[in-house]
Amino acid sequence: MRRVIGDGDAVADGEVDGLGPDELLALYRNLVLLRTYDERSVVYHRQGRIGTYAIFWNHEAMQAGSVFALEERDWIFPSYRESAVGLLRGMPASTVLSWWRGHPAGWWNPEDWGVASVCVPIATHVPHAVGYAWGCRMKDDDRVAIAFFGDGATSEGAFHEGATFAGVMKAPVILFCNNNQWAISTPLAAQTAAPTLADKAIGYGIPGVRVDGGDVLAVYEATREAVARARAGDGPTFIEAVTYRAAPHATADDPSIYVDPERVEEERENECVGRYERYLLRTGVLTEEHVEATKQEALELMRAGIAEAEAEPPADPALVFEHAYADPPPSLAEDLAELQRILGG
Ligand SMILES: Cc1ncc(C[n+]2csc(CCOP(=O)(O)OP(=O)(O)O)c2C)c(N)n1
Ligand SMILES: [Mg+2]
Repeated sequence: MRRVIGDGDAVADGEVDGLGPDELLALYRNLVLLRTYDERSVVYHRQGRIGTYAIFWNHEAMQAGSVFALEERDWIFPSYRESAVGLLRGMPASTVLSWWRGHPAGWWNPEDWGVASVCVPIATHVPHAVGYAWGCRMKDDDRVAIAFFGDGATSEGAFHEGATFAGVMKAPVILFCNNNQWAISTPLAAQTAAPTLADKAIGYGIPGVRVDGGDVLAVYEATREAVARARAGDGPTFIEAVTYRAAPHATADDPSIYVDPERVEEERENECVGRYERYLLRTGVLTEEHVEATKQEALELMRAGIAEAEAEPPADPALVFEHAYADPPPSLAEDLAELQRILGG
Protein backbone atom coordinates (compact mmCIF):
# COMPACT_ATOMS: atom_id res chain seq x y z
CA MET A 1 0.00 0.00 0.00
CA ARG A 2 1.45 3.32 -1.06
CA ARG A 3 2.03 6.04 1.52
CA VAL A 4 3.87 9.38 1.52
CA ILE A 5 2.82 11.04 4.80
CA GLY A 6 4.54 9.68 7.92
CA ASP A 7 3.25 9.75 11.48
CA GLY A 8 5.63 12.36 12.89
CA ASP A 9 7.37 9.60 14.83
CA ALA A 10 8.57 6.15 13.70
CA VAL A 11 7.28 6.45 10.12
CA ALA A 12 9.25 9.09 8.20
CA ASP A 13 7.58 11.69 5.98
CA GLY A 14 8.15 11.36 2.25
CA GLU A 15 7.59 13.94 -0.46
CA VAL A 16 6.21 14.06 -3.97
CA ASP A 17 8.35 15.27 -6.87
CA GLY A 18 7.08 18.39 -8.54
CA LEU A 19 4.94 19.67 -5.65
CA GLY A 20 6.25 22.95 -4.26
CA PRO A 21 4.84 25.00 -1.36
CA ASP A 22 2.17 26.67 -3.55
CA GLU A 23 0.79 23.34 -4.75
CA LEU A 24 0.95 21.83 -1.26
CA LEU A 25 -1.05 24.76 0.12
CA ALA A 26 -3.56 24.63 -2.74
CA LEU A 27 -4.13 20.99 -1.91
CA TYR A 28 -4.62 21.90 1.75
CA ARG A 29 -7.17 24.55 0.80
CA ASN A 30 -9.07 21.96 -1.26
CA LEU A 31 -9.15 19.53 1.64
CA VAL A 32 -10.43 22.21 4.02
CA LEU A 33 -13.04 23.29 1.48
CA LEU A 34 -14.41 19.76 1.21
CA ARG A 35 -14.26 19.15 4.98
CA THR A 36 -16.09 22.41 5.68
CA TYR A 37 -18.68 21.66 3.02
CA ASP A 38 -19.30 18.26 4.58
CA GLU A 39 -19.50 19.38 8.21
CA ARG A 40 -21.76 22.32 7.42
CA SER A 41 -24.01 20.10 5.31
CA VAL A 42 -24.68 17.78 8.26
CA VAL A 43 -25.70 20.86 10.27
CA TYR A 44 -27.87 22.20 7.43
CA HIS A 45 -29.54 18.80 7.19
CA ARG A 46 -30.32 18.82 10.92
CA GLN A 47 -31.73 22.32 10.55
CA GLY A 48 -34.00 21.09 7.74
CA ARG A 49 -32.26 23.24 5.14
CA ILE A 50 -31.07 20.39 2.87
CA GLY A 51 -32.47 16.88 2.37
CA THR A 52 -30.90 13.51 3.17
CA TYR A 53 -27.17 13.92 2.75
CA ALA A 54 -24.35 11.42 2.02
CA ILE A 55 -21.54 12.33 4.42
CA PHE A 56 -17.98 12.16 3.06
CA TRP A 57 -16.05 12.95 6.24
CA ASN A 58 -12.59 11.25 5.98
CA HIS A 59 -13.02 10.78 2.22
CA GLU A 60 -11.65 14.22 1.36
CA ALA A 61 -8.06 13.09 0.70
CA MET A 62 -9.23 10.66 -1.98
CA GLN A 63 -11.26 13.33 -3.75
CA ALA A 64 -8.87 16.28 -3.42
CA GLY A 65 -5.74 14.19 -4.09
CA SER A 66 -7.04 12.55 -7.24
CA VAL A 67 -8.66 15.67 -8.74
CA PHE A 68 -5.41 17.59 -8.17
CA ALA A 69 -3.73 15.17 -10.59
CA LEU A 70 -6.19 16.02 -13.41
CA GLU A 71 -6.15 18.83 -15.93
CA GLU A 72 -9.18 21.16 -16.05
CA ARG A 73 -10.27 19.60 -19.33
CA ASP A 74 -10.50 16.08 -17.85
CA TRP A 75 -13.93 14.83 -16.82
CA ILE A 76 -15.05 13.66 -13.39
CA PHE A 77 -17.89 11.16 -12.88
CA PRO A 78 -18.92 11.37 -9.21
CA SER A 79 -21.13 9.16 -7.07
CA TYR A 80 -23.24 10.68 -4.27
CA ARG A 81 -20.15 10.34 -2.02
CA GLU A 82 -18.33 12.91 -4.20
CA SER A 83 -21.29 15.28 -4.54
CA ALA A 84 -19.18 18.37 -3.76
CA VAL A 85 -16.24 17.51 -6.00
CA GLY A 86 -17.32 20.33 -8.35
CA LEU A 87 -16.17 22.82 -5.69
CA LEU A 88 -12.62 21.82 -6.65
CA ARG A 89 -13.38 23.10 -10.14
CA GLY A 90 -14.89 26.36 -8.91
CA MET A 91 -18.53 25.29 -8.94
CA PRO A 92 -20.46 27.52 -6.49
CA ALA A 93 -21.34 25.91 -3.13
CA SER A 94 -24.93 27.09 -3.70
CA THR A 95 -25.18 24.80 -6.75
CA VAL A 96 -24.21 21.70 -4.79
CA LEU A 97 -26.40 22.71 -1.85
CA SER A 98 -29.30 23.23 -4.27
CA TRP A 99 -28.76 19.70 -5.56
CA TRP A 100 -29.19 18.41 -2.00
CA ARG A 101 -32.25 20.64 -1.62
CA GLY A 102 -33.79 18.93 -4.65
CA HIS A 103 -33.91 22.29 -6.43
CA PRO A 104 -33.28 22.73 -10.18
CA ALA A 105 -30.62 25.36 -9.39
CA GLY A 106 -28.57 22.29 -8.47
CA TRP A 107 -28.66 20.93 -12.01
CA TRP A 108 -25.50 21.91 -13.79
CA ASN A 109 -24.32 21.46 -17.32
CA PRO A 110 -21.47 18.89 -17.18
CA GLU A 111 -19.74 20.76 -20.02
CA ASP A 112 -19.34 23.83 -17.79
CA TRP A 113 -17.27 22.10 -15.11
CA GLY A 114 -16.13 18.79 -16.58
CA VAL A 115 -18.20 17.18 -13.85
CA ALA A 116 -20.95 14.73 -14.81
CA SER A 117 -24.20 14.50 -12.84
CA VAL A 118 -23.96 13.02 -9.37
CA CYS A 119 -24.79 9.34 -9.76
CA VAL A 120 -26.91 7.70 -7.08
CA PRO A 121 -27.54 4.27 -8.67
CA ILE A 122 -24.45 2.29 -7.68
CA ALA A 123 -21.80 1.90 -10.42
CA THR A 124 -24.04 2.92 -13.33
CA HIS A 125 -21.74 5.85 -14.10
CA VAL A 126 -18.73 3.55 -14.60
CA PRO A 127 -19.77 2.67 -18.18
CA HIS A 128 -20.58 6.37 -18.76
CA ALA A 129 -17.04 7.38 -17.75
CA VAL A 130 -15.50 4.60 -19.83
CA GLY A 131 -17.64 5.50 -22.84
CA TYR A 132 -16.77 9.16 -22.50
CA ALA A 133 -13.05 8.34 -22.28
CA TRP A 134 -13.19 5.98 -25.24
CA GLY A 135 -15.07 8.61 -27.25
CA CYS A 136 -12.34 11.16 -26.52
CA ARG A 137 -9.72 8.68 -27.72
CA MET A 138 -11.60 8.07 -30.96
CA LYS A 139 -11.66 11.82 -31.57
CA ASP A 140 -7.92 12.15 -30.84
CA ASP A 141 -8.78 14.34 -27.87
CA ASP A 142 -6.29 13.64 -25.09
CA ARG A 143 -8.75 14.11 -22.23
CA VAL A 144 -9.05 11.45 -19.55
CA ALA A 145 -12.00 10.58 -17.32
CA ILE A 146 -12.17 9.47 -13.71
CA ALA A 147 -15.05 7.56 -12.15
CA PHE A 148 -15.46 7.50 -8.37
CA PHE A 149 -17.29 4.60 -6.76
CA GLY A 150 -17.22 2.51 -3.60
CA ASP A 151 -16.20 -1.00 -2.54
CA GLY A 152 -19.81 -2.17 -2.86
CA ALA A 153 -19.94 -0.92 -6.44
CA THR A 154 -17.31 -3.47 -7.48
CA SER A 155 -19.97 -6.20 -7.02
CA GLU A 156 -22.30 -4.56 -9.54
CA GLY A 157 -22.84 -5.62 -13.14
CA ALA A 158 -22.31 -2.08 -14.38
CA PHE A 159 -18.83 -2.00 -12.83
CA HIS A 160 -17.98 -5.32 -14.52
CA GLU A 161 -19.26 -4.08 -17.89
CA GLY A 162 -17.40 -0.78 -17.59
CA ALA A 163 -14.13 -2.34 -16.44
CA THR A 164 -14.25 -5.03 -19.14
CA PHE A 165 -14.89 -2.45 -21.82
CA ALA A 166 -12.19 -0.11 -20.49
CA GLY A 167 -9.60 -2.90 -20.55
CA VAL A 168 -10.45 -4.15 -24.01
CA MET A 169 -10.74 -0.71 -25.62
CA LYS A 170 -7.81 0.79 -23.69
CA ALA A 171 -10.05 3.66 -22.64
CA PRO A 172 -8.17 6.58 -21.02
CA VAL A 173 -10.04 6.27 -17.73
CA ILE A 174 -9.18 5.99 -14.05
CA LEU A 175 -11.46 3.70 -12.08
CA PHE A 176 -11.14 5.15 -8.60
CA CYS A 177 -12.55 2.97 -5.85
CA ASN A 178 -13.02 4.46 -2.41
CA ASN A 179 -12.76 1.33 -0.29
CA ASN A 180 -14.31 2.63 2.93
CA GLN A 181 -15.03 -0.98 3.90
CA TRP A 182 -18.79 -0.58 4.14
CA ALA A 183 -21.68 -0.57 1.70
CA ILE A 184 -24.27 0.88 4.08
CA SER A 185 -24.30 -1.99 6.64
CA THR A 186 -22.56 -4.62 4.46
CA PRO A 187 -18.91 -5.05 5.51
CA LEU A 188 -16.16 -5.65 2.97
CA ALA A 189 -15.78 -9.30 4.10
CA ALA A 190 -19.36 -9.95 2.97
CA GLN A 191 -18.85 -7.98 -0.25
CA THR A 192 -16.04 -10.02 -1.80
CA ALA A 193 -13.82 -13.05 -1.21
CA ALA A 194 -10.97 -11.32 -3.10
CA PRO A 195 -8.01 -10.55 -0.80
CA THR A 196 -7.97 -6.95 -2.08
CA LEU A 197 -10.17 -5.00 -4.47
CA ALA A 198 -7.09 -4.12 -6.54
CA ASP A 199 -6.83 -7.86 -7.29
CA LYS A 200 -10.03 -7.59 -9.30
CA ALA A 201 -8.22 -5.42 -11.85
CA ILE A 202 -6.14 -8.41 -13.02
CA GLY A 203 -9.25 -10.07 -14.45
CA TYR A 204 -9.90 -7.04 -16.63
CA GLY A 205 -6.29 -6.78 -17.80
CA ILE A 206 -5.95 -3.45 -16.03
CA PRO A 207 -3.15 -2.43 -13.63
CA GLY A 208 -4.46 -2.32 -10.06
CA VAL A 209 -2.88 0.02 -7.51
CA ARG A 210 -3.46 0.13 -3.74
CA VAL A 211 -3.01 3.37 -1.94
CA ASP A 212 -3.67 4.70 1.55
CA GLY A 213 -6.87 6.69 0.99
CA GLY A 214 -6.16 8.87 4.02
CA ASP A 215 -2.87 10.06 2.54
CA VAL A 216 -3.65 12.88 0.13
CA LEU A 217 -0.14 12.90 -1.31
CA ALA A 218 -0.09 9.16 -2.00
CA VAL A 219 -3.49 9.46 -3.68
CA TYR A 220 -2.24 12.37 -5.77
CA GLU A 221 0.90 10.52 -6.84
CA ALA A 222 -0.93 7.30 -7.75
CA THR A 223 -3.54 9.23 -9.74
CA ARG A 224 -0.88 11.30 -11.52
CA GLU A 225 0.72 8.08 -12.76
CA ALA A 226 -2.65 6.72 -13.86
CA VAL A 227 -3.40 9.97 -15.72
CA ALA A 228 -0.02 9.85 -17.48
CA ARG A 229 -0.66 6.25 -18.57
CA ALA A 230 -4.12 7.08 -19.83
CA ARG A 231 -2.96 10.18 -21.69
CA ALA A 232 -0.12 8.26 -23.29
CA GLY A 233 -2.60 5.79 -24.80
CA ASP A 234 -1.73 2.97 -22.38
CA GLY A 235 -5.28 2.57 -21.12
CA PRO A 236 -7.07 2.47 -17.78
CA THR A 237 -5.88 2.03 -14.19
CA PHE A 238 -7.89 0.77 -11.25
CA ILE A 239 -7.00 2.56 -8.01
CA GLU A 240 -8.13 1.07 -4.72
CA ALA A 241 -7.89 3.77 -2.07
CA VAL A 242 -8.14 2.11 1.30
CA THR A 243 -9.87 4.06 4.02
CA TYR A 244 -12.58 3.61 6.61
CA ARG A 245 -16.03 5.14 6.75
CA ALA A 246 -15.81 7.10 9.99
CA ALA A 247 -19.32 8.58 9.79
CA PRO A 248 -22.80 7.21 9.06
CA HIS A 249 -23.47 6.14 5.44
CA ALA A 250 -25.81 9.12 5.16
CA THR A 251 -27.90 11.30 7.45
CA ALA A 252 -30.69 8.68 7.30
CA ASP A 253 -28.43 5.88 8.64
CA ASP A 254 -27.84 4.68 12.21
CA PRO A 255 -24.51 2.77 12.13
CA SER A 256 -24.53 2.17 15.90
CA ILE A 257 -26.39 -1.09 15.30
CA TYR A 258 -23.69 -2.58 13.02
CA VAL A 259 -20.38 -0.76 13.42
CA ASP A 260 -17.64 -1.14 16.05
CA PRO A 261 -17.55 2.29 17.77
CA GLU A 262 -13.96 1.85 18.99
CA ARG A 263 -12.71 1.26 15.47
CA VAL A 264 -14.57 4.35 14.28
CA GLU A 265 -13.02 6.41 17.08
CA GLU A 266 -9.54 5.20 16.09
CA GLU A 267 -10.15 6.15 12.46
CA ARG A 268 -11.52 9.55 13.40
CA GLU A 269 -8.33 10.31 15.31
CA ASN A 270 -6.30 9.52 12.21
CA GLU A 271 -8.60 11.39 9.80
CA CYS A 272 -7.14 12.62 6.53
CA VAL A 273 -7.35 16.43 6.83
CA GLY A 274 -5.60 16.46 10.22
CA ARG A 275 -2.95 14.07 8.92
CA TYR A 276 -2.05 16.39 6.06
CA GLU A 277 -2.27 19.49 8.25
CA ARG A 278 0.21 18.03 10.75
CA TYR A 279 2.51 17.00 7.88
CA LEU A 280 2.53 20.55 6.51
CA LEU A 281 3.10 22.04 9.96
CA ARG A 282 5.99 19.58 10.58
CA THR A 283 7.61 20.42 7.26
CA GLY A 284 7.14 24.16 7.85
CA VAL A 285 4.98 24.79 4.76
CA LEU A 286 1.93 25.76 6.81
CA THR A 287 1.55 28.09 9.78
CA GLU A 288 -1.20 28.14 12.44
CA GLU A 289 -2.38 31.54 11.07
CA HIS A 290 -2.73 30.07 7.60
CA VAL A 291 -4.75 27.15 9.03
CA GLU A 292 -7.18 29.58 10.66
CA ALA A 293 -7.46 31.82 7.59
CA THR A 294 -8.12 28.83 5.30
CA LYS A 295 -10.86 27.51 7.57
CA GLN A 296 -12.49 30.94 7.87
CA GLU A 297 -12.46 31.40 4.11
CA ALA A 298 -14.18 28.03 3.63
CA LEU A 299 -16.78 28.83 6.30
CA GLU A 300 -17.56 32.15 4.61
CA LEU A 301 -17.99 30.38 1.30
CA MET A 302 -20.49 28.00 2.88
CA ARG A 303 -22.42 30.79 4.62
CA ALA A 304 -22.76 32.63 1.33
CA GLY A 305 -23.59 29.37 -0.46
CA ILE A 306 -26.50 28.39 1.77
CA ALA A 307 -27.86 31.95 1.71
CA GLU A 308 -27.78 31.93 -2.08
CA ALA A 309 -29.39 28.48 -2.31
CA GLU A 310 -32.17 29.52 0.06
CA ALA A 311 -32.80 32.71 -1.90
CA GLU A 312 -33.80 30.67 -4.97
CA PRO A 313 -37.51 31.00 -5.74
CA PRO A 314 -39.45 27.75 -5.22
CA ALA A 315 -39.23 25.39 -8.18
CA ASP A 316 -42.18 24.80 -10.50
CA PRO A 317 -43.53 21.30 -9.57
CA ALA A 318 -44.39 20.72 -13.26
CA LEU A 319 -40.64 20.27 -13.85
CA VAL A 320 -40.87 16.85 -12.23
CA PHE A 321 -42.85 15.62 -15.22
CA GLU A 322 -41.34 17.75 -17.96
CA HIS A 323 -38.88 15.19 -19.33
CA ALA A 324 -40.60 12.08 -17.98
CA TYR A 325 -42.93 11.22 -20.86
CA ALA A 326 -42.73 11.11 -24.64
CA ASP A 327 -46.55 10.86 -24.62
CA PRO A 328 -47.95 12.22 -21.35
CA PRO A 329 -50.84 10.14 -19.93
CA PRO A 330 -54.26 11.80 -20.19
CA SER A 331 -54.43 12.18 -16.39
CA LEU A 332 -51.24 14.28 -16.21
CA ALA A 333 -52.92 17.70 -16.07
CA GLU A 334 -55.27 16.52 -13.33
CA ASP A 335 -52.40 14.89 -11.36
CA LEU A 336 -50.34 18.05 -11.63
CA ALA A 337 -53.23 20.20 -10.45
CA GLU A 338 -53.59 17.93 -7.42
CA LEU A 339 -49.86 18.11 -6.69
CA GLN A 340 -50.01 21.90 -6.89
CA ARG A 341 -53.02 21.93 -4.57
CA ILE A 342 -51.13 19.73 -2.02
CA LEU A 343 -48.08 21.98 -2.25
CA GLY A 344 -50.34 25.00 -1.78
CA GLY A 345 -49.26 26.52 -5.09
C1 LIG B 1 -28.14 -0.03 -8.19
C2 LIG B 1 -28.32 0.32 -6.76
N1 LIG B 1 -28.56 -0.65 -5.85
C3 LIG B 1 -28.72 -0.34 -4.55
C4 LIG B 1 -28.66 0.96 -4.13
C5 LIG B 1 -28.84 1.31 -2.66
N2 LIG B 1 -27.56 1.75 -2.09
C6 LIG B 1 -27.30 3.06 -1.88
S1 LIG B 1 -25.77 3.30 -1.26
C7 LIG B 1 -25.41 1.67 -1.27
C8 LIG B 1 -24.08 1.16 -0.78
C9 LIG B 1 -22.95 1.39 -1.72
O1 LIG B 1 -21.74 1.10 -1.10
P1 LIG B 1 -20.35 1.45 -1.76
O2 LIG B 1 -20.37 1.10 -3.20
O3 LIG B 1 -19.31 0.81 -0.92
O4 LIG B 1 -20.26 3.05 -1.68
P2 LIG B 1 -20.16 3.98 -0.37
O5 LIG B 1 -21.58 4.36 -0.03
O6 LIG B 1 -19.52 3.22 0.73
O7 LIG B 1 -19.36 5.16 -0.79
C10 LIG B 1 -26.52 0.93 -1.75
C11 LIG B 1 -26.54 -0.54 -1.85
C12 LIG B 1 -28.42 1.95 -5.11
N3 LIG B 1 -28.32 3.26 -4.80
N4 LIG B 1 -28.26 1.61 -6.42
MG1 LIG C 1 -18.20 1.63 0.67
